[in-house]
Amino acid sequence: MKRFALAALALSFVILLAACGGAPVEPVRYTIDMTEYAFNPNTLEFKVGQDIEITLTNSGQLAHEIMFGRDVMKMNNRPAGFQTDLFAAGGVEPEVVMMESHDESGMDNHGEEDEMQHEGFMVLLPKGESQATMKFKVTPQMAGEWEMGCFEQDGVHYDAGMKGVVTISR
Ligand SMILES: [Cu+2]
Repeated sequence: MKRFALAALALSFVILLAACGGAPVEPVRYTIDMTEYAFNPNTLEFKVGQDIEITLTNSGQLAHEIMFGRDVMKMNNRPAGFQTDLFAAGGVEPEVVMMESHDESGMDNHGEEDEMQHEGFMVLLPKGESQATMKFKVTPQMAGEWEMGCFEQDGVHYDAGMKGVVTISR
């Protein structure tokens, strides 16, 4: 009886392995919620070659954004983005889909001043129940330690702790 159970277990394991081998790779999914003043979760781990799908939600009272990079750049002595953008470094342009309950789109919400201050890839979620999805593939150039951050309101959000760590391994 016991031997039979073991054999059945081994067989189901083999079937499972076969199924995994043939199936297309599912993206690794994350949901990051933004509030005052934090990302939850605030640590992400990717591997080179992975397809990533991140759903961004804003359950806070203010507009929030997310940027990925390293070496914070300052403007008028305020944190204003990253000197090196993760996606520029990786040669990747994430596909972004906005889903909002409001009329105005987050993309249109970039003031010109914001564009100038925030170089690099950014998703801005207006206040309210806005949501966005971003998809990309992790390239070898992206391996290393990176940061994510929100630089809204002249860097106040970043200084208040709206940041996180992104670790990308090979
Ligand atoms: Cu913010």
